[in-house]
Amino acid sequence: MSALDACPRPTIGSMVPEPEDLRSRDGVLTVNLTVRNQKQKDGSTRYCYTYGDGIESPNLRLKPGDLLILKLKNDLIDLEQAGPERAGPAPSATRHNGKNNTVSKSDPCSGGEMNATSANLHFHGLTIPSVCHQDEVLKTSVRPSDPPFEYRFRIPENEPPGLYWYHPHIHGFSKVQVLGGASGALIVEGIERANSDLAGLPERVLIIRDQDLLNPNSPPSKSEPVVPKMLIDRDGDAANNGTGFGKPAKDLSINYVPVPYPNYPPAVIKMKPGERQLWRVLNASAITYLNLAVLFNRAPQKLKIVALDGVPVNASGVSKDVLDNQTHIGIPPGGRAEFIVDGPPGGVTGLLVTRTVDTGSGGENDPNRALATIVAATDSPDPRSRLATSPVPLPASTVPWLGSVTPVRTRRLYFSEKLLDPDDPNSATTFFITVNGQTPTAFDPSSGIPDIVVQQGDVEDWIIENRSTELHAFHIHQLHFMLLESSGVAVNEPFLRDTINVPYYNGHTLTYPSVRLRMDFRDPNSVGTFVYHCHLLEHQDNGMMGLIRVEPHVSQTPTAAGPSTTGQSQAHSARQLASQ
Ligand SMILES: [Cu+2]
Repeated sequence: MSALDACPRPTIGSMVPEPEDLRSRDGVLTVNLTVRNQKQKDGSTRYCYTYGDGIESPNLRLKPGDLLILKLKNDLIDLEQAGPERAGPAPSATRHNGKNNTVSKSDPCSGGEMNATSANLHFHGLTIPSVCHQDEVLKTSVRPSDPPFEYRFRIPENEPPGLYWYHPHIHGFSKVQVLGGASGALIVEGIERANSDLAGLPERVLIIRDQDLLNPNSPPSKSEPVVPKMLIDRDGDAANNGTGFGKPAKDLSINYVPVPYPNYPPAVIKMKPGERQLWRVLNASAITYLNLAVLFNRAPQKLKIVALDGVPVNASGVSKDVLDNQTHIGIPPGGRAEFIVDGPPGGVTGLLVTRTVDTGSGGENDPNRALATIVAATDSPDPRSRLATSPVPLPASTVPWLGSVTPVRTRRLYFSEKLLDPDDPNSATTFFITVNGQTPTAFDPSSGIPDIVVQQGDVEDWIIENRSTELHAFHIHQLHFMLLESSGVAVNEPFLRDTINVPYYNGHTLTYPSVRLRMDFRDPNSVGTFVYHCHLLEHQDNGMMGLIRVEPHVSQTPTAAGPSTTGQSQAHSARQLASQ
């Protein structure tokens, strides 16, 4: 592989390629992925996962109960050391060649250093254990000199069918790796079993990523209204100017086809006229919010959402039509939306766009922009994948619906930011997520002390405030939650999420904006220590992350073993205290 094609990308304006599907067979999917990076001549950097003969970021498709065996080889190079022409493994890796294998003494599970050439994987949305070789991200760090590192776990039998994803979670370096393109889809098969409307539909996976601007110095397109002078936000990106136009903080790509500022030449999606498809959209952006719409002749079309964040929206047992007729779909960084699209009729060209998102005065500029034209053509190729035509309906859940469970306690947390120099809005910012009563502290990966301890089996309500002037996206590993209230006002959302926007503070209201979430710690797979954080990765990398420990459920049955009984009574009294 030459220096120029470690992570090749489609050209601007090309057909949106479908990621390659890797499907489990006889209950097992074995995958060998290599993570690579490369500096481009324009100074930007690309990251990618490659499979086999250079297939990039494949879809991993498994059924509930299937075993995933994923071997991750780290071929990252230190881009600070390497020029644009340099390729191949880092010097440390070459020491591993031949008989000299003395460099691999440390165990990738043991919490070694995390730096720009470290690799690991987070399986976003899956309720699998936070242990090494499964979904542990705080200590797991694979170095370029390490042999392929094995991830091995089963998709839980009760994992809802839908769109999940894999990406690196190296503290301090998540943004640079994800922004460079290190991400891919993981699909738990069988969504048509949750919603009979999906039977037999062709399906399409669309991964929207952000990347550094290809044309950072260009003025906005002449077709756009004039916007206020460009400002810079606290992260050094183009700041929200409140108009919906102007320079974005980042460019977007759709399945790696770039759609760059300032003219946003759209990629191309071909469909048969009027064809109905399931679109499974992942916002794999590092910092960019999406607000998707499909336009025919400029008119927004009705989209039917069937799943959010991997979970069918009718999982509560409420009607599967709960999110019909959406004309736009907001997806925070990390979020997913799966929805039914009817293709344009013959002679009509549709447009997939993202509309502006108001990220607050401290946030980035996420303006209106096109992503892809939708061309109706009878000779359009069929999407590679089609859902089963006669699905067996999913069995009903064996646990009560989260929305009907009484929480054992309520916790309060808040997002905040602090400037290094309070008088200089462009000085370095530290980002915090803090439990009320504790001191705001940037996440320290070496601490190991949980900010929150809960007991498996419990359901809690968390009220999360935003005391900063920009939007944040709360995400927690290992579980899903339900949005109950937004700034104290009840919302009717009988479905689950794993990533949620927390509205920004505008400086005027008497209270800070907040969300109230019902957090589900009932699944035994959530036992362990893991993280919650803002999914804007520059916020996460700069401290906006907290640690939670879910302790094993203590049996209600009295036993002769003293410590167990003591633990039980302590847990009970803690709950009683917290609920008073
Ligand atoms: Cu944030």
